[in-house]
Amino acid sequence: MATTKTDPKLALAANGAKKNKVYDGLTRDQFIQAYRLMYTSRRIDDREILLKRQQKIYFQMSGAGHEAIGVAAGLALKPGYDWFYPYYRDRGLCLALGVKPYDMFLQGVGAASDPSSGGRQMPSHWSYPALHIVTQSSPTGSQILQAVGCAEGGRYFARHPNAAEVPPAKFADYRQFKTVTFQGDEITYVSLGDGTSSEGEFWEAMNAAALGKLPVIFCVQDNGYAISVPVEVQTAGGSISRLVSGFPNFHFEEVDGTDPVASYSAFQRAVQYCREGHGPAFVHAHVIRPYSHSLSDDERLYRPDTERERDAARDPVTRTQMFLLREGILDEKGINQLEKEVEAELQTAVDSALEALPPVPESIMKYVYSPDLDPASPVFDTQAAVPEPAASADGKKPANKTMADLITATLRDEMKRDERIVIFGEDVADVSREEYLKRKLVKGKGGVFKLTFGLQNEFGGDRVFNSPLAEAAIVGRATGMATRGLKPVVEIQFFDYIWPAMMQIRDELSVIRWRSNNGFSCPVVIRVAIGGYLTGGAIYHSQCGESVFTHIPGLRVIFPSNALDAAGLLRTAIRCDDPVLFLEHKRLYRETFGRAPYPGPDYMIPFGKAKVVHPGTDLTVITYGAVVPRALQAAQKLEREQDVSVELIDLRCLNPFDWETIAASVAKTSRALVAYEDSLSWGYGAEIAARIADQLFDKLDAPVRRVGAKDVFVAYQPILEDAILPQPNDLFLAMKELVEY
Ligand SMILES: Cc1ncc(C[n+]2csc(CCOP(=O)(O)OP(=O)(O)O)c2C)c(N)n1
Ligand SMILES: [Mg+2]
Repeated sequence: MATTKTDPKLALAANGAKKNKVYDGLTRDQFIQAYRLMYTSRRIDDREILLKRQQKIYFQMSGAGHEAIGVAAGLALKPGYDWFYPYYRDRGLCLALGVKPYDMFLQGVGAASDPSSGGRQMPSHWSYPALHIVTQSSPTGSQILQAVGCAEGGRYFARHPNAAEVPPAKFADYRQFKTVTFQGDEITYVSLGDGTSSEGEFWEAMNAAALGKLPVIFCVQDNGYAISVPVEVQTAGGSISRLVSGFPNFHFEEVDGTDPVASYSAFQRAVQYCREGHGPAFVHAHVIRPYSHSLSDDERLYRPDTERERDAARDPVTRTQMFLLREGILDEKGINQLEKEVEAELQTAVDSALEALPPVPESIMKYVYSPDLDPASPVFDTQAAVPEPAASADGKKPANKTMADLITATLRDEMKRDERIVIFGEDVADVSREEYLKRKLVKGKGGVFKLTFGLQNEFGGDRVFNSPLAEAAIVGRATGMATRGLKPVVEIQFFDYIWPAMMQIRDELSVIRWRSNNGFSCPVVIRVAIGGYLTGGAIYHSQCGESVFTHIPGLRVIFPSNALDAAGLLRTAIRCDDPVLFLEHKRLYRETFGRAPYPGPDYMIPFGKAKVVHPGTDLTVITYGAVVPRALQAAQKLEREQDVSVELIDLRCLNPFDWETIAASVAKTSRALVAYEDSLSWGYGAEIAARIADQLFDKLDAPVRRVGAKDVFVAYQPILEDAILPQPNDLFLAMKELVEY
C-alpha cells in the first residue's frame, strides 16, 4: 500500500498572510521539514516492501502510522545530547535525529557498512552511537529498563564529574576504552508499543523511574494492536494512561499521535518537565498501523474493513499534507516538488545500498568480547608483582581471611580506586534510611551474606544502594548505566532467583557489543551467591546451573573456590571490559578451606587459567567451586589408602576455561574425571568431557567419567540433600573405579 494522495479539492494556494505563523512552537519551515521526514519515512517503508518482494532484502518492519509522533519526538529532543532507546516503529524518530535513508537501506540488505550492526541485525533495529541511539533488540520491552539505567548514569556523572575522567593506567583498566559524555540535563527517550506495556519489565521501569525521579520520557505508541491482539485484551480497561496515572513524580500526556502539532506540543511539555529535573514523563500516543504488523502478517484476517478504513482516515502522512495545504504552508506544487525530491533521494540511496558489500563470514566472531582488553591476557596477571603479605612486628604471619572477607576487601579497594563503580541489588546497602546510619542508631546490614557491609557507610548512598525486589531491573538498569560508562557491580541475592533477569542477561547484556558491531558495550559485573551443601537450603537456595550461562556467547563466567582466587578474579572482573557473571559459592564464603591473607589492592588473576590444586600422575580430576575441597579430600584419601596420585584441577573460570592445563594433565595421566555440583545431565562437565573425548581420544586409557548431582532439585531434609549432591565418597569411588579401569 502506498501513501494516500491528497484530495486535490482540499489543496489551497500558499497563503502569504500566515507566513509567520507558528504551530505550537513549529515554524512553517520546521513544519515542512517535519512533513519531509514523515513522507520520507513512509516511502522508505514502501521501498523496503518492494525490495522484500523482489527478495533483495530479507525482512521488513514498517513505521507506517507512527510517523507523526516519532518525528515530533525527534524534533523536540537533541541527537548526540539526549539518549534514545527506540523500538522498531521509530523510523520517523530516527530520521528526525539524523539517520540517513541510505543507512536504513544498508540495514535492509545486511551490508558490512550498515552502521547499526554490520549485517548482524534485522532492519529497524536502530543503533547509531554518535546520535546516542542505543542498539535495539527484538524482545519487546527489554530496552525500557536500560533506558532507566542510562538516565541514572547521566545523573551519576553530573554528580560525580571526576568519575568521567580516564586516569593514567598503571594496570589494565576498562576506562581507557570507554569515553564518557554527559550534560547534566540530558533526557532519555524510550518507546514501546501498547502490547509491550503488558511486560513486567515495563512496570519495573516505570517504578524505578518514578522512585528516582529520573529524566526519562516513556512514549507508548498505541496502535491498538499487538500483532492480532487488540488493546482491550492486553490492558485492563483498554487504557494504559489510566493504569499508570497513579505513578508519582510523572508528567502525563495523552495525545493523538497522528497529529503532528498535538504530538509536538505534547513532547515539548514532556521535554521541559524532564529537562528541568522534575522527574519522568509518559506520552501515550494514539497512532495507527496501516501496513499490518509486518510483512508476514495480514491484518485482514482479524480486522474488518470498517475498522481499517476508520484508521486510514487518520493517516498521519495524509493528514499532515492536508494541513500544509489548508494552512497555505505549501501548495500542491510545493508538495509535489518535495515528494519528488524525496523520491530521487531514496532512489539514489537504494541504488547505492544494493551495491554495498556484504560482511565477510570471517568476521562473525568479531566483537563477541572486547577487542581492546582481553581478561585472559598477561596484563591481568599481577600475581608476581604483588608482594607477599608482610609478617607483623611480633613475627606472626598475617591473618588468614575468608572468601567473604576478601570479596568485601576487593569491592572496597576497587570502589576507592574507581569512582565509576556503583553497587546495588536487594539488601546490599547498609541501611536505606540513611539518617539511622548518621545518627548511629543501627549498624547496617550490607547484604544477606554481609559481603557489602560498610560500603554504603564508606562511599555514600548514591554509590551503594538498595534496589526494588526486581531482578530484571537490577540487570537492565546496570546494562543501561554501563552503556554510559559506569561500572555497576550488582548483586543477585541467590542464583535461584536470577531467572527474571535472564532476558536481560542473554538477549541484552551479553550481546550488545556484538549486535552493535562494537558500537556499544556494557561491561557489568553480576555477583551471584550460588550453590548448595547448606543443610536446609532446599530447592530455592541451593541451585547451580552455571552451564545455562556458559552457553551464552559474550558473557564471562567465573566460579572461584577459595579466598585468594575470589579476590584476584573479582578484581579482574571489575577492571575488564566484558560483562562478567561472578558466581560465589555460599558454602565457601566462610569455610576454613581456602582462607588466605589479604593480597593487597592490585592483586589480579587473569581469566581462563586453571589452578592445579594437587599435582598427580595417575588420574586427572577437573572440577570447580564447592566440589574442589570435596574432591581434594577424596584424592588425599585415595593417595593415603591406595597410593594413587591424583592431579586435581580447579578451573576457577568457566568461560573462558583453561583447555591447555586440562589437555596437558590428561596427556600425562590418561584418565579424566569431571566433577561438578550441578545435576549431572547436560551440565558444564558434559562439554569438558566431550572435548576430552574428541581431542584427547588417543591419550586416554579409560572412558571419561563424570560425577555430578542427581538429575533432580536439591531437597530440604539433609539426608535427601546428601543423597542428591555429590559427596566426597562419591568422588572417591569414581576416582578409584577410574584408576582401576
Ligand atoms: C518478548 C517478546 N515476545 C514476543 C515477541 C513477538 N512480537 C514481536 S512484536 C509483537 C507485538 C508487539 O505489539 P506492540 O507492543 O503493541 O507494538 P506494535 O508492533 O503494535 O507497534 C510480538 C508479540 C517479541 N518480539 N518479544
Ligand atoms: Mg501495538
